[in-house]
Amino acid sequence: MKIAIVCYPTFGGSGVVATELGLELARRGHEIHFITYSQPVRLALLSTNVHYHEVNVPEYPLFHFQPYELALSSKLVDMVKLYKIELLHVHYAIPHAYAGYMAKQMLKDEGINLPMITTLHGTDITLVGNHPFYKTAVTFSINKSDFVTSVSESLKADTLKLFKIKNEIQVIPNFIELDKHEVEAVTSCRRSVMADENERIITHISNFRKVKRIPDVIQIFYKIQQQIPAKLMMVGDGPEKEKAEYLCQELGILDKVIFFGNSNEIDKILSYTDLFLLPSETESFGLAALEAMAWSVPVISSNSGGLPEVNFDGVSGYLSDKGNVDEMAENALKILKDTATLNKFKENALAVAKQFDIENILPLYEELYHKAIYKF
Ligand code: GMT
Repeated sequence: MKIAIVCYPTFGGSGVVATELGLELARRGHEIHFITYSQPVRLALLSTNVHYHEVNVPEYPLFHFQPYELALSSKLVDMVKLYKIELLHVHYAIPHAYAGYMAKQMLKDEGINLPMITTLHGTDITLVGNHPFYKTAVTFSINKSDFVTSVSESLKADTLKLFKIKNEIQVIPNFIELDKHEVEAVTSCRRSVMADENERIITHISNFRKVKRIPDVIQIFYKIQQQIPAKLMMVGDGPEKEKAEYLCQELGILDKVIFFGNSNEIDKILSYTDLFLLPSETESFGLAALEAMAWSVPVISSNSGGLPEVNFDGVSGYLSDKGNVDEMAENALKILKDTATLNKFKENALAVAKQFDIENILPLYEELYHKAIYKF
């Protein structure tokens, strides 16, 4: 199949899912066209069956806001015609589903039918899309999609609660490529750079937005390191990062915390990690937690949104009410207290991650694409 994928090219989860999906589809022989404003971060090397088309938005002084949707829909129409693309899969409703709908209409005028699948990822529904300034257009573009998928049951429920949706929403959970973890194993990155032999390594990875409750991450770690030797790896960048650095300084733990910023070495860091923290306000799925679990890392998370669908309480880690940092720290210490317990949780985390193996999830997308293109 010839498929166009529209996504955000950044470190965010939706872009990661879209890119990994496209790369795997390409490996399986499909022709994939990524259409976005810069090369997706996980698309390091273009390979067989993978194309990348950049959407350019020329600066013009008249525009207070540059019209990205206009440029994206034009690019989509041009690329669909040039490469005879059969299907459009947009990740994150805003503004991709809206631009996709416009492209569909333009192509219809020329007698071309372009089926569109919209995958809802989370903040496009729970935080941004729900804003009264966007809601009408977001509802419209979801309803005009030929098929809609959501990355968790929880996000599906939120979408149906917050929007008047007329079409079916199919839940297709996010996935992980487990083979990669076996093949790459531990690489040249040295554990000694991060922590001493006797210290546990705790990691948090996110875009450092308010929704991630970064101060909770620091407070949980603060309590952990009072009981056992430990270091905290803070990976990612965003508006809450500076505040987090000051909080560490205030608590006197700055020397025990490494702020990496955005990193392409996530796998290496996770391969040495003992425990992952994700105390988010809300999380439609929590891809970062799954990525950790695929490296046999247990997870301490909140129980918000789709997190209970990924992190199983008492099995792959523990879940607590958001903001309950005392309980989260206690649970963390329960896992870390002795090597036998930690190893059991590590084993369980990997076993749960295996349920989300790309091998199990990708056929669900392929089946949907087939239905969208060939109508059966
Ligand atoms: O985590 C973020 O804020 C980024 C955001 C995105 O769209 O890139 O992540 C959302 O989509 C991910 C991939 O489906 C999910 O794993 C995240 O849980 C979801 N984030 C939220 O719901 C806050």
